[in-house]
Amino acid sequence: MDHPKDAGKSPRRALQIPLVYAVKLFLFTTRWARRQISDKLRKGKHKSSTDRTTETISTAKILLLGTADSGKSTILKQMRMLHHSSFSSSEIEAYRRLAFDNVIQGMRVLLASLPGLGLDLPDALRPAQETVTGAGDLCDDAPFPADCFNAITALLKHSTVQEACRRGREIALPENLPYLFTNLPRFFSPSFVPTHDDILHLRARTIGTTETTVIIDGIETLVADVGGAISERRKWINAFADITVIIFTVSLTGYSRSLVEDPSRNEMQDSLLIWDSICNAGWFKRIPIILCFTKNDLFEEEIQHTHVADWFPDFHGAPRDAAAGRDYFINRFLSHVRTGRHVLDKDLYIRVITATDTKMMKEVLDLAGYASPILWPPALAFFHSFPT
Ligand SMILES: Nc1nc2c(ncn2[C@@H]2O[C@H](COP(=O)(O)OP(=O)(O)O)[C@@H](O)[C@H]2O)c(=O)[nH]1
Ligand SMILES: [Mg+2]
Repeated sequence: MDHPKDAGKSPRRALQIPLVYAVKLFLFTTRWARRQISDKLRKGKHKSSTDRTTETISTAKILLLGTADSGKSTILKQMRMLHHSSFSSSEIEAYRRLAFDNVIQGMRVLLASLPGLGLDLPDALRPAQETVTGAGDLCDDAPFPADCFNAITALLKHSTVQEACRRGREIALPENLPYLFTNLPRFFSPSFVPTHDDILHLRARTIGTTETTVIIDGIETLVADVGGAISERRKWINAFADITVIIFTVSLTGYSRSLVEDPSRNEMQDSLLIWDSICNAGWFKRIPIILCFTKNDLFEEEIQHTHVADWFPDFHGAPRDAAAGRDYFINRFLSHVRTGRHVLDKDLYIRVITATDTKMMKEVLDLAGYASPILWPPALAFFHSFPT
């Protein structure tokens, strides 16, 4: 007989309570199991450090794939920050110099694009323009030159330069420029040391494949980050062996942007093309993929000014509707999957993120652990056991 307290409760509600306890118990036991695995691997690692040939360490390998500027290297930086693989002083110094390079290069692209936008710089600003175009690389430990600060500040005050900034999408202006320009006084201060947030916003072209080892919960995890430019893609195959999980990045703002290497090609269309070959490749049949839509912060801003249907005519959502835009692109990517890979089968995960947001990234990186058969075997069984 039903307990009076249960009267009126739906069977679904009655099922929910034991399910919650079952999930808690599962998480407790699997956390314990995970610790055991980590301990074993740690011991294995310790032994093998003296004799690498006699015992192989079980390692996980995360492969980051996607077009240029879609956030791959930013995700790798997040992994390092979240898993306490701190940056060395020489890396921090390299990022400091990169900050100067990003500011100068960004301003150069902007100035060079003025004629194409039908804009003209007043003669009074020519000396400032020359300072920017003539600036050399920063030497080790040298402060940012004050004349560059004065020149860039003067340029940014002018309406012509401000209009070019607003129309950045038309000229493939680096998307980190608003961040850099907002932080100029701090960058140019003699005591400037890049913060984690600065490092996440800096941009360097990845050439070839970089492989970085990050220790995730005691497990040695190799993260392969590839260059996304067209000329780099033929090298991707070198990174395809022994992968345990793929993170495929797609920049949501790519719908309105063209490729830097080929202005006739749309960034989102290019990404769809690569996605088609990766998600359907026999090679990756058994490898879980996390399809990660990045730059959600910039997308929400961009969609206020541009209509998705201007680039993708079969988009029927309202202008400025970010949720409809995201759904549309997720469905476009899903429509390319022909190999039976399916979100419900838990071999495909979809996430919309802001890659520069450390808190949000933690969730995605935990997911990489859950999806990877080596990083978290019991969790995979857990994901498979739920049909929805
Ligand atoms: N605001 C914002 N910037 C991002 C995001 N993801 C990447 N970026 C920036 O986009 C630029 C290119 O990112 P990067 O990781 O180097 O792209 P990669 O070529 O795929 O490795 C960098 O300046 C990043 O800071 C994001 O989600 N939001
Ligand atoms: Mg990169």
